[in-house]
Parts: sequence; C-alpha cells; structure tokens
Amino acid sequence: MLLELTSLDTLFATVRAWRQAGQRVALVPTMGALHAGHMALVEHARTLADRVVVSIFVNPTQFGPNEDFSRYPRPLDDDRALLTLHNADALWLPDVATMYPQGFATSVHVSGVTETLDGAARPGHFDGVATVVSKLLNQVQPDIALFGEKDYQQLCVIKRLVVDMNMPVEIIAVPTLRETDGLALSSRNRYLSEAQRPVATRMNQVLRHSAFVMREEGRPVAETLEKAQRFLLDAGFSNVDYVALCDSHSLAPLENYRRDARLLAAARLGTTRLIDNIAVE
Ligand code: PAJ
Repeated sequence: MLLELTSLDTLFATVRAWRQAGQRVALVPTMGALHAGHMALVEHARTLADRVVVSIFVNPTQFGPNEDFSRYPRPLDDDRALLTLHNADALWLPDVATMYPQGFATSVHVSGVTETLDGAARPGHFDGVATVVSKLLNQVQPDIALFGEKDYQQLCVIKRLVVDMNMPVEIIAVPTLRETDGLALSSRNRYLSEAQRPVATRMNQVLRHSAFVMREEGRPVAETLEKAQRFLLDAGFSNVDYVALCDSHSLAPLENYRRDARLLAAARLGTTRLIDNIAVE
C-alpha cells in the first residue's frame, strides 16, 4: 500500500519507525508527471533499499520567469497509480507552504559545475534545484537517493553538493531510459505535437553520430559540435542552446576528444526545451 504523506510530522514519524526497525531507506525526488524513466529509479531503489520514498513537488524556484512552471503537467491520480504498481512505500507530497513557509530566506548555491550548459542557459535554475534537494534530503534523511543521468548536469551538481556539505547519503546514478527510437523519456515529451515527435528523436541520433565520428574517425571536436548544431537546426529544432563535449565530472568544456568525456545537448522544439546526453564511449 502506498502511504501518502503531506506533513513533515508524519514523514518524520514514518521514516523514524523504519529506521528503528533497521530498514534502509531510499529517496527518489521527482516533480511528478511520472513515466517509465522515473519508474526505472524506483525499481533500482527497490533493489538497494527496504523502503522507497518518492517525492513529488513541482519546485517553483527552479523555473525561470518565462518557463513552464504553471503549465507543468500535474496528473496526480496517474502518478499515485504508477507508484502503487511499482511498489513504492510512500509518496512525500509537500505543498509550497510546507516547503517554503513564510520567511524562508535560504538558498544553496553550488559553483563551478553550475556555470556552463543549463546553468548558463537557465540562470538560477541550479540554485533552485540544490536548495530543494537539500531540503528533501534533510526531510527524508534517506540512506540513498537516486537521480537519472537524463539530467546529467543536475546529477553532477547533487554529487558535488552532498560531498561539500558532508550529507550522510549515497547518490546513485541511473542510466537514461529511452523510447525504442532513442528519445529520452521526459515529462516534457507530452508537450510535443505529432509532427514534432520525429524531430525530437533526432537529438539522440545527432549525439550518437557526433560521438561516433570523433571516436572512430578522429574528427576534430569543434567542427563536430558545430555540425551537430547545424544538424539539429536542419532537422527542425528552432534553437540550440548548446552541443558540448565536457569533462564527465566537472563539466568543463573539452577542446580535445577524451574517452571518458560526456556529450550534452539542449535545444528548443517550438516552445518545448529538450535535453539529452551520452557517454562518448
Ligand atoms: P524530474 O524531472 O521529475 O525528474 C526526477 C528524476 O527522474 C531525475 O533524477 C531525473 O533525472 C530522472 N529521470 C527523468 N527522466 C528519466 C529517464 N528517461 N531515464 C532515467 N531517469 C530519468 O529532476 C527533477 O525532477 C527535479 O529537478 C528534482 C530533482 C526533483 C528537484 O526538483
């Protein structure tokens, strides 16, 4: 049975009882509109912990003024059904007043790894993420917390955060779950029209092709990234925020190919912003 927790007191009492019984607790933080990608995190959590808590909170502070906060999908009944199907133990469902009570005045800023890519394209976004994830980790106090490689920069930010702040939690990375045509599952895919859907899939194809030509043909990095941008625009993306080859930990941009690098992209398709990333080898 899925426990639905909406107050901090019931959350604390529930987790305390589990811990006293010697159970290992996992947290999967989400913003809801759950899909099989989120469920891959829940399933993986099940294999590593006795209890799985999934949080759903559409965090206003990580959306920019012109982003999709108000229209972000909130299909809560479907989310509950999916969590029940996948045997999550508890749904932590705080409201905005619980998360950010009157007088709330703290922000968590991780520097370095937030300065490029989405950090540059979405000012303030990772402060919102680092702050809310700090709060979720403090609230639930899990032994482990799981994050998808789909949001690769976010994963790097969270890893940095818990090391720097000595948070007693292990961060587990879960590979990106994709549709059969390669499109990374995302809550934002439901914004795509029928005509945009085949365009969206090109992002992963372009990343894989770019990795291939750098790895197998020794093509120069700058030329490959430039071509990738052009491919995306030609395919029908309206705007490309970045296609970048980066150090897989610091996310510093790389001028030369390295086997352990990460290739990341973000582009807009109409009003929908899509991101994806792959390991180059
Ligand atoms: P959200 O976009 O709902 O994603 C929740 C988690 O699911 C993230 O760790 C994300 O990387 C992972 N995820 C999404 N799609 C995935 C896929 N196709 N394969 C594997 N994992 C996938 O990320 C957030 O919410 C928020 O920023 C949050 C961390 C909850 C803070 O508000």
